[in-house]
Amino acid sequence: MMARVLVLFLVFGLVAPASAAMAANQVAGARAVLGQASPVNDLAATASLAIIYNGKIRDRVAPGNTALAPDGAPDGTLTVTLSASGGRTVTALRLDSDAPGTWDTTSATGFWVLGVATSLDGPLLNAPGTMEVNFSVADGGSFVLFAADLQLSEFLPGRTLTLTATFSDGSTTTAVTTVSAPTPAVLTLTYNG
Ligand SMILES: [Ca+2]
Ligand SMILES: [Ca+2]
Repeated sequence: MMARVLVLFLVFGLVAPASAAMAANQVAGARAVLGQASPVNDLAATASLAIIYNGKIRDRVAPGNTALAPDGAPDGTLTVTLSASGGRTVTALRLDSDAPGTWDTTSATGFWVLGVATSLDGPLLNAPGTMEVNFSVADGGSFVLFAADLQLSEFLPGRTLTLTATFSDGSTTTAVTTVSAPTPAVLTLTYNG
């Protein structure tokens, strides 16, 4: 009897630590799997953009591949807002109209420059010469685009403008807006006696 108890004790003494280690590994493994599938990590991988057309309210660029200067003609001006957990670094932007018209942030293409700034009157972020951009945007942050018009034809009401943004991880996201008609001015006349 004593021998059996001793044997059982020895067996438990040898097996228990191994079982505990295995259990710990299984828990760690389960946590790792849960971590991969968690909604928080899925959100971190998603970035979306919202874009609105503000009208031709600034003159920051000119028609041309590297024309980073005002020319006296107002430019189509758009505001872009990022939704992405942790923010993103923007490394390229391209705007396409459903009319013939494309603007981008590289002098390697013949498309006219797409001016980029963090605000309507902030300095342009495009690198002189190459037109390239490389700037970070916080989650919920925004930036502004300037695109030169062509014979008053690019920003007519109903035009669809599609922005494609490339981020530093190589991913791209698009956003679309439609040029709306300017809100007509309203005058109210009141007779006071
Ligand atoms: Ca201009
Ligand atoms: Ca270009």
